[in-house]
Amino acid sequence: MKRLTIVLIAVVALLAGSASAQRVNLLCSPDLAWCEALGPAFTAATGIDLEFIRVSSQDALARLSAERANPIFDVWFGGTGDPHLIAMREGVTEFYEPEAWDDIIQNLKDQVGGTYIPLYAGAIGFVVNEEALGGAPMPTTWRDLTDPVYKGLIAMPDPNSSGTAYTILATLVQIFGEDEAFELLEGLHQNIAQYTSSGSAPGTLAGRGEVAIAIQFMHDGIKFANQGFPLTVYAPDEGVGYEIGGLSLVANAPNRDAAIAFINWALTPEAQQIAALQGDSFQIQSNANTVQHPLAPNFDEINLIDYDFDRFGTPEVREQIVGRWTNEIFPQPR
Ligand code: S7P
Repeated sequence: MKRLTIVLIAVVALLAGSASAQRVNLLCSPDLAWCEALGPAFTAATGIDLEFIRVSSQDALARLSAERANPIFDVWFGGTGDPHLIAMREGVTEFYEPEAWDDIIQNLKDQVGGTYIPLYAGAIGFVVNEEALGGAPMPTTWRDLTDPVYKGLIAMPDPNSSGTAYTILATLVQIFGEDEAFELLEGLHQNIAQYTSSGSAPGTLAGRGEVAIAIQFMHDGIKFANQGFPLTVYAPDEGVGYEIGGLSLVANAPNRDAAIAFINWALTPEAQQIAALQGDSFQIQSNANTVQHPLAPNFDEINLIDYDFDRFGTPEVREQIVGRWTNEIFPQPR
């Protein structure tokens, strides 16, 4: 009897050991609250451990590229689509067709040409604290943002770290053409109080009244408004660009089986609902069977531009635009 007990204890210890050996390392780009909610739910569903760090989209791409000979991460979860497209084109990530592929909203798959897995969608917008405008009118166009009346009242993210900022730059280039967009960015620079490293941070500043206008994703503004901050979220008249946030398997992922299990789980309607219900994140989720949260923006009601994902997801175009902004706009005194 004693011997049987010892054998059973040994078997249980072995099983426990092999279960905990399964683990996925996640590079997570959305809001921290969403990233934090993923691990417990995934482990409860699969028994696989999850570790993550939160890194903004452009920084995430730089990190994955730097580690490509010796990858540490298995999956890149979320973040704007352009860098996912670049990562795929450079072989830093690889395409995996998930079990839910047929359930992913067709239009999202079509727009990124089946190059990476669409995880969610969100549109750029203005997030405005009217009280903090100090009597200045609510801006209604992109050009309005260059008016000196808004000096020191605007925050936007930095394109060198933030995918949101790159989407803003790409939006302006697509609406106005590159040279006119850079003239606008020069005028806008004169009014900027702060460039933030993360895409959602400008809304925090506007919510507290430290600036009046945040340029960022509408769903991030909606989150802060929903938390009680006096913010109005809307699109300027000329229209707005948008993201198709990505989910990518890292090439040569050290824990490939666990990575694939995570990707398949992350695309289920149950997992996608974690974004709004626990993660305070209101993007449009990519699985057609996911019940969208009522606060998620309705793309049918927003003046969206015909965003060219293919062009703005190439490394050369990204380097041209971000490089030009870094060399010509950012160093200018303001
Ligand atoms: O906060 C959510 C979100 O806006 O963050 C993602 C992305 O990492 C952008 O943040 P950064 O600008 O900091 O890179 C977006 O894909 C997502 O909608």
